[in-house]
Amino acid sequence: MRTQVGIVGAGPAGLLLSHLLALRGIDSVLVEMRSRAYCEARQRAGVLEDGSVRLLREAGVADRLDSQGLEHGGIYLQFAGERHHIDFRELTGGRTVTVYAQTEVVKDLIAKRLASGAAVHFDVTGTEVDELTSDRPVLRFTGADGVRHEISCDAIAGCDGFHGICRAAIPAELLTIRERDYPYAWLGILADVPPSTDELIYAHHHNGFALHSLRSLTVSRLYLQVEPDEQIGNWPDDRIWAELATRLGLPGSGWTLRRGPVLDKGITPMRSFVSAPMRYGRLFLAGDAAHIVPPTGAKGLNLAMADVAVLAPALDSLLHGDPALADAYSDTCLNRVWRSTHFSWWMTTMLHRTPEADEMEAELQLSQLRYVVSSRAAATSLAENYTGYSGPYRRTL
Ligand code: RFL
Ligand code: PHB
Repeated sequence: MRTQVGIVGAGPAGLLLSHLLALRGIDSVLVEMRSRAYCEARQRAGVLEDGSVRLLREAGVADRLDSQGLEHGGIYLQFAGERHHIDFRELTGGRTVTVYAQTEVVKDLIAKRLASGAAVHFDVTGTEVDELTSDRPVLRFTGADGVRHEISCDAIAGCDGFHGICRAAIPAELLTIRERDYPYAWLGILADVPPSTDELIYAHHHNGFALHSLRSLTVSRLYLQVEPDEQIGNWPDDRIWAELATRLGLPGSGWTLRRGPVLDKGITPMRSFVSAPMRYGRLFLAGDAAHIVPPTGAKGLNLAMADVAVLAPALDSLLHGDPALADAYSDTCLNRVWRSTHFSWWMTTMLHRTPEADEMEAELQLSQLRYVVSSRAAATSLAENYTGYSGPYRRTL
């Protein structure tokens, strides 16, 4: 079998890449180890940068996003018993973010790919990538029907997330890895209750960080900082709601947190990780396969989409004999990746309670928070990064 681009992973990166390539007349085969239903239900991100929304619109996959996405012009930062609004529109000359769940982005992309007859194989096993430094890299997998396939490609895109096989196929001595584990995790819930806020609340509290996000006007998404090795069994729903109410509460203000049935709950570790370069021969890594950030800055999904927006034209040129964009791919992406890695680290360390931190560190965090909400320059920096700072590089389809 033959295709132009073999793609491993049907997360946002792999699906969007497959679609962007199709718009350029390039065919791809996409393989995914999970079922379609699993990919469409996996609870993850919820916030799209301005540029990500524009990209989906230009790519013709934004009908539901435009009708159901909720545009947000700012966030609240809460600490020391006060809630402060950071107004993105005003600070950045009109830029916003859009609340639209990753599950919905994935559903929209899968529907679009399947409607155009694309080769998307779910439930595969035994994925392998080989001959990566040749002009004909090979993708092998066993389909859901048990038949083993070998596909000869012009290039392979490793969009298989942090635990995938593609990064591991690059000789370890060629990779520079930078990583940091944080001494806490997030316990996240999805709740069948209208949000108690008009915009996201990021709360720094003595008991730990809390975040009030949402999925729609009827479904809320909330997170609590917990111990890194915390067991979900220690957190019955009542305990979660009580702790959320404490950390998000504003005594004396009359604000209350609405409670409702918990639809989903889970614990996520917090890590920063960057692996460079994002290319080995004819294998190109994109999204979480190459880098992950702690979720505090809402950047992971947006970085995955930004990578493939750079990769699609680079592969197009490469396949037509011009390697310049493919050669620049890794550096182009890493510039943005490091900006988001720094921003996510900064938001994370400013807002979480560091276990065993001394009073000095606690005062430094509070000083930073007071600075962000009182200085226009500091607030603008947060707003510019949160809504998406793309640096000197222009995105094209
Ligand atoms: P994904 O989504 O992990 O997809 C990779 C796919 O590859 C498949 N796969 C394989 N397929 C075939 N063969 C193999 N050997 C394979 N190995 C793996 C996997 O099954 C999977 O389907 O990576 P991608 O596409 O790079 O997308 C990245 C995003 O999913 C991720 O960065 C975000 O979800 C991060 N994130 C957030 N990002 C944001 O931009 N805004 C947010 O608000 C935000 N909130 C979050 C988040 C991530 C979270 N968790 C659970 C990590 C909140 C949370 C709680
Ligand atoms: C989410 O809605 O899942 C979400 C929002 C903002 C973040 C992280 C996660 O910073």
